[in-house]
Amino acid sequence: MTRPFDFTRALVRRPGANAVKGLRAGDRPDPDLAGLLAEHAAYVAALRGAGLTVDELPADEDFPDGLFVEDPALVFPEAAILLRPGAPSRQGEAALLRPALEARFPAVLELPAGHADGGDVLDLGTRLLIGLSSRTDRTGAEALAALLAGLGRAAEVVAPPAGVLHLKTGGSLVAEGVVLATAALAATGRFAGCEVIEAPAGEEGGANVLRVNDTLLVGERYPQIAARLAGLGAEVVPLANREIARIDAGFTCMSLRW
Ligand code: CIR
Repeated sequence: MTRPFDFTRALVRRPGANAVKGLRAGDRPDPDLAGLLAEHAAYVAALRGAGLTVDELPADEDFPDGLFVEDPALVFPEAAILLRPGAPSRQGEAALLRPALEARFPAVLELPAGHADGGDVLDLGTRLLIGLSSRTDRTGAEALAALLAGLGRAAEVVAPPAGVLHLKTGGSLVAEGVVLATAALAATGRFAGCEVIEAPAGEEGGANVLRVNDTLLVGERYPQIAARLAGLGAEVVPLANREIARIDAGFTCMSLRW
């Protein structure tokens, strides 16, 4: 049986020189471009190491955040959904991605109203959670839940704790029925039916990890999280993300997987 993190393919976009101007919370300094490119290349190599065929789209100098391909779209083997990103500077990214999705998916649907970022959608396998955030509003979340229902996929709109960019900034599916989450997100009680592994205090910034097949990509600065994820039947692969994290990158948001 296919698990919710069993994939064969992925789509990424190479960062452009403009990636150093990507959006970020607060006033963090720009990342170092060479370091950011190296971290992205290592991420793509890790996806390939996890067994995926990865297609790389060219950088686009009009969209500094275009490398975060998971925010303007949501994909399943049977269909892709073009979303409506909540940040004004990112709204053109859905149109930018459309031809690549049309070439790869049997159907491409469109979110009809509101705003929603893919980073706010957490697929638990049994259901999807859609988090409200500064990027995903209730109109967008409910329209997305309706589209998902049409694909036979149950979704629930949830309100994560304040202070995280996206729902998945605070939590990730790490095994079937097992979620890694910050204590604040775990306390919302939205993971009923799942075992929750809490990110230890001081390592909340590492709660976004990516399970692909039998590999778990984890930030190398989070050794306690890496230790807690051992024993889930996946190889824990630590990855550098110091530069790319300056523009709020997570491991889930830099690829679309199906
Ligand atoms: C942004 O603020 O939109 C980008 N700099 C980072 C997006 C990261 N995406 C995600 O967490 N899903």
